[in-house]
Amino acid sequence: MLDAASNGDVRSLFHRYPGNPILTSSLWPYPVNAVFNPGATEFQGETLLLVRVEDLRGFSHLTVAKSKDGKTNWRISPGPTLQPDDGFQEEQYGLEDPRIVYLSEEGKYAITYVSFSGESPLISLAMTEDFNSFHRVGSLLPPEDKDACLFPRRFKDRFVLIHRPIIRSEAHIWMCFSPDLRHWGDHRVVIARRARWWDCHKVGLGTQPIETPDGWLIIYHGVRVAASGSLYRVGLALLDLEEPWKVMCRCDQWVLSPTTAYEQVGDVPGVVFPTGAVLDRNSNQLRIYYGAADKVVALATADLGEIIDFLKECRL
Ligand code: BMA
Repeated sequence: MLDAASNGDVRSLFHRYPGNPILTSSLWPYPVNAVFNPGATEFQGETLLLVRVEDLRGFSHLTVAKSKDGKTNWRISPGPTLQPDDGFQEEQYGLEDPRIVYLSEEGKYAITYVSFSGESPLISLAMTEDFNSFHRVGSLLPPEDKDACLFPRRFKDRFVLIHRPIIRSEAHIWMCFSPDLRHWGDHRVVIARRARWWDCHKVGLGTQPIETPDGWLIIYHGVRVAASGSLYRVGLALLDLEEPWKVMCRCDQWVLSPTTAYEQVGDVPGVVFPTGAVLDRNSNQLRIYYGAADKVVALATADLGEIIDFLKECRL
């Protein structure tokens, strides 16, 4: 069993990168308020982040940043990469919190993001081969919905979407299924919030699901509303490899919580919000990219083997 560290997180599972925060608004080539909650993937042998950028009106768009080692020397696109499209009214007030998977069947990257309509947020899907031109599939499900990601392949002939609708004020992680990426059904709750726990008010998918020989690793955020505001922490679960709607393990404890200055001070204090991960298959090191305090992008690393060992000790 792992011990609790002095900073309140599970010791030695996640290591904050000493150069954190890795991306800030002051590095941006154009004036912006905040850069956070990036989708992450490998692209042409580099790490590519699709960063949520909040402009000086308070609306978000997405901008690419690339790095050879995924830690340093980020090259930021000189202007926005994906902006709200007038032809899609649900995008009127911005695009937020992308997750990226490579759909090998399509030979394309699938980007699920939150579209902010005049009403409330919903999830949209866009496809790309090169992160230059994008084909919008459009909105997938009615609002209110956030924190969505596809699995990178079909299961029993159907695509699977993880998402987080809010229904009757309840915010659980759901799954649904589609033969064509357009029509979704068979809706079910997969990971529920836990009354009175650290993840009692909301749970939502964090990074894209990560395939391991032992199952799909799910890194999720859990929210508890405290007297001072909402505390966003990070938890883990493991889903069955062939039937990912079956949860095999879920940790009791959170594994990352807002403790550093850049996680405590920002536009929204007390937030660690992972949205992208890249696995270095040679070293088995997982790099988790997360938004800190809704202001900057930070990086934490972890050994995937240690994560899986830890998860297997957790009861459901
Ligand atoms: C969630 C999302 C995230 C944000 C987080 C903390 O509901 O809107 O974009 O980082 O709240 O404010």
